[in-house]
Amino acid sequence: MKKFYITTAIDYVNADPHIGHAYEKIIADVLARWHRLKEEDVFFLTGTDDNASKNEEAAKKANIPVKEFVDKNAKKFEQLCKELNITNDDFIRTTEQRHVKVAQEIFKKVFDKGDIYKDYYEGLYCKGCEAFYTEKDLTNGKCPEHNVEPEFLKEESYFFKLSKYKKDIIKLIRQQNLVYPDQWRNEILSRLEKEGTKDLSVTRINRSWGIKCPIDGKHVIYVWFDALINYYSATRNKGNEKYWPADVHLIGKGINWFHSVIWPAILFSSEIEQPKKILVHGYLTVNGQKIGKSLGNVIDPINLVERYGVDQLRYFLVREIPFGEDGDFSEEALKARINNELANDLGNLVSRVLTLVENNFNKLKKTEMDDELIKELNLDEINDRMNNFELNNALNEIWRFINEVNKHINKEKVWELKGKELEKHLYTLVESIRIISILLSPFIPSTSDKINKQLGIKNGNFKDCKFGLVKEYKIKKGKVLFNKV
Ligand code: ME8
Repeated sequence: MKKFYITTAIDYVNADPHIGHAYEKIIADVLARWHRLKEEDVFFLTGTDDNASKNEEAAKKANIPVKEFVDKNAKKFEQLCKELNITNDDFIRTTEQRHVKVAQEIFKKVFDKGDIYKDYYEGLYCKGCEAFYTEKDLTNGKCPEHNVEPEFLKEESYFFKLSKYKKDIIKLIRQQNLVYPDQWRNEILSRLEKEGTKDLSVTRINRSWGIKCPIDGKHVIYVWFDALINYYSATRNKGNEKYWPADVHLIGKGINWFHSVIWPAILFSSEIEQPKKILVHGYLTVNGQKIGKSLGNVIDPINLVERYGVDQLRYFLVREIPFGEDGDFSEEALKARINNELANDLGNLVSRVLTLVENNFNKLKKTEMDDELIKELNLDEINDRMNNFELNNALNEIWRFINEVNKHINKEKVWELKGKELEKHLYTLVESIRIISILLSPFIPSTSDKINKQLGIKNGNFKDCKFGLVKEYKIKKGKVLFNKV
């Protein structure tokens, strides 16, 4: 059985989850569900980045002990997964012992290899990014990610010889096509060429929060060195070793460098196999603006689920935003897609066809089929788009088929047909709906469940996307799938 190991970034728990976190988890879930549909052995990991100093700072501000604060907030991210119908197989937190142990082991291994040395660091540090910057990285003296001035830090630190692995990293990115889509691969390659790789500060001195550095008790491990290892430590449990290397690390564009340069370097140094793909998505904006607490435009995904429904939100985010690009979130656009595509195109199709079946047949038996409609389904195209991570284009192709089915009903005036002709058309239409339901199940899983219940069948796999599989349908029409908003 082919395995498929997919991860999301692990989220900082300094604040509540926002729509960007929801977007990333939904994309990963669609891919995980798609690979399960292909009957692969899927392992899907998400979790939280507990050890960041920004979490500690937020806890202090809230006047809550740090551990208590991160525990409370990590629960919100777990809850978000439940609300979004995310099928993660594991949820890792970097404060868990299973992770701490592996992070310390890898640090020690890299040190023993001679790739970590002690020195002194002084420079500009952005707490938001948990990273040092040089003047030229800044925009008008401010961090481009957080739009705040970094603070000056000077302290003893251990350094990782990132520069030693530059050639290997470039080779990996080039030969294995590690980073996808291409614009994000090119971003990394040109940055590597222009700026090169400076050695990376990998510990902080005199901090109480964080993983203890195994070679020097005065230091804690720098949060990125610690956090990246989560992907590997989650596979060190008994039975999960087989999942490494990861097939896909799904991340947002702002943390590409850490995943496409620093992570491979840590793995090269510790002689662990490299992941297959760093899959980079764009950012969600609101009215073209970056989402941020300071901007006051943070959108609570759970509130959206409560108001519009989980499949509605999942569908909108995947369909609206071409994968890899930024996309704007607006409730107007969400409502339009719910009304036009979900309620009209899909909901009405199911309701219309099942009404006709119920009004005319107790049981709908397999008959001769309508080839003209069958040939409109382009499974290869959908499969190719999914394999190429073009989730929105896969949905476009599924929707092209849905629209063809709708057109076909009108063209053939199915409601006026009688006897054998009617049976033939209805059987083909119900088979179309069954296949549509399979193909949509990674995107809108609860809707698929509802459709299958009305059709009186079990959920299918990708291999069941063939016309003529069901010998007899006993249809029981249910409530409408989507209410208009
Ligand atoms: O970066 N739209 O955590 P995080 C879409 N802990 N995605 C967004 C986004 C937006 N507006 N804002 C952020 C971290 N993201 C680290 C990761 S991994 C070893 C450590 C994405 O909570 C972001 O790019 O700031 C990242 O992939 C994820 O959300 C978590 O962001």
